[in-house]
Amino acid sequence: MNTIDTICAICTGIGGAISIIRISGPDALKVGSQVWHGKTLLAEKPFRRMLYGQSCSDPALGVYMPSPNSYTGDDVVEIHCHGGALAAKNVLTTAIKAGARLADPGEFTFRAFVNGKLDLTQAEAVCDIISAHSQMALRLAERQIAGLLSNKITKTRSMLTDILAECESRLDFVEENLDWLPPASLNATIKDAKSELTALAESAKSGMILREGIRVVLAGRPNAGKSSLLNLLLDNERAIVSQIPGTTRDTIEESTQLRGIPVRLTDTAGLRDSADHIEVLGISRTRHTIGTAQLILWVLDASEPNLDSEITEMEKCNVPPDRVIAVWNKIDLVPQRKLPELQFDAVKISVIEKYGIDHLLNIFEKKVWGKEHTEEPEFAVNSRHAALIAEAVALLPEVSERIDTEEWELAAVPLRQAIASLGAITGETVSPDILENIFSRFCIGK
Ligand SMILES: Nc1nc2c(ncn2[C@@H]2O[C@H](COP(=O)(O)OP(=O)(O)O)[C@@H](O)[C@H]2O)c(=O)[nH]1
Ligand SMILES: [Mg+2]
Repeated sequence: MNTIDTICAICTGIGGAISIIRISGPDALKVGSQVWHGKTLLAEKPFRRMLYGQSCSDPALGVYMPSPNSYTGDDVVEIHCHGGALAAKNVLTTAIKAGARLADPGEFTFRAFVNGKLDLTQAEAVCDIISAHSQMALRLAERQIAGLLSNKITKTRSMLTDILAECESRLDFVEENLDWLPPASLNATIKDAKSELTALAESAKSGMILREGIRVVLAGRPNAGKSSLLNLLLDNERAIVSQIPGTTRDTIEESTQLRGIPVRLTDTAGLRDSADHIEVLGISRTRHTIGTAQLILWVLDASEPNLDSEITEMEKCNVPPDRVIAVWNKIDLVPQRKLPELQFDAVKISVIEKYGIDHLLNIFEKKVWGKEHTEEPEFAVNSRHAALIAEAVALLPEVSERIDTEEWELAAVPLRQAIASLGAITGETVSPDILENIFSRFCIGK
């Protein structure tokens, strides 16, 4: 990726009513003016106006956004034409004939980064917005785009830069007794920086949950009400529910959000000994799915005369208790029944009467976040940030020791490295191959 070519791409998905073709770079106006024609020229002031005209013989809107006030910071022309793969492709082909090159994935956002419109955490948040699967994940990405995470990193980084300046000043002006801060006060700042960084690193778990989502599996004996619970949680009659045991034979996967947490929910074939070939295949799939789940909602039929059979099947699976919620279903049929104690978190529900679902979700939320009352995380680092923060934190004890013994040169070396690691988070100090790697995960047109 360079920043001198004029690049173009279709920025909208296939199948929409309108397609947007974006052209960005030094020749955007020239290329755009060959692709789009109207009574008013794109180059006519005032800019940033939607103009009505034509592109490839079809009606189209055109807009010119001169640098630096565009998404990329380059000169940008956007053409809004009829949706459908062909109309947009014709406009794109014309733009390429006029001298633009097809943009690589993420190249528009890369330009925005290079032109100082976004730092690296903000650019990554653009990707997070596109892939957000829950409102909470979306809000997190929006706060990151607004610069909340960058501000925190930059603040801590500048605490360390101030200390580096102190170290260097003692090296540069050895003879002069300037008004230097005592080592203890420098180390107090290092300690503060370290606790800020530790708090940031601890948000990685929330980041993982909100960015990747949680794989939740509904498991249990046939007829316990797994598919009914799936449908209730999805608010959609997705799976077939019937009183005939063994109705669900294949796994069914759907995405949803529960309490703002993105969830990949899988309904499975009920576990039992079966002679039916297809059901046996389904059951083997169920066991595999249970093995890969982060959380299992184990549905038990509370109205079943022989509760032991319900429980034995669960125990046979040998899943770690912290990954299981035992869900006693059909409690409407046996409201007074005393149910056995289990080694798992347990909840009584009735899917039919929609009873106990809130309680189930409370336990779910607690298990996911690992604490009772969950506030929405204000910020959450991703694994790249977490690794760089860990690098920086690991260097700080040595910095402190050297400051204590007033070995300023030896303190400065790890301090510079720690500052560079934090700089790589926001993109101030980052190698081109890492940038390439980050932006290549974007889609074309972003
Ligand atoms: N009374 C009662 N019946 C339920 C409840 N949940 C599910 N059922 C019924 O139990 C039967 C089996 O449900 P289904 O969801 O197909 O179970 P699965 O085999 O575990 O997927 C169906 O006839 C459901 O209507 C409940 O909470 N109360
Ligand atoms: Mg089922």
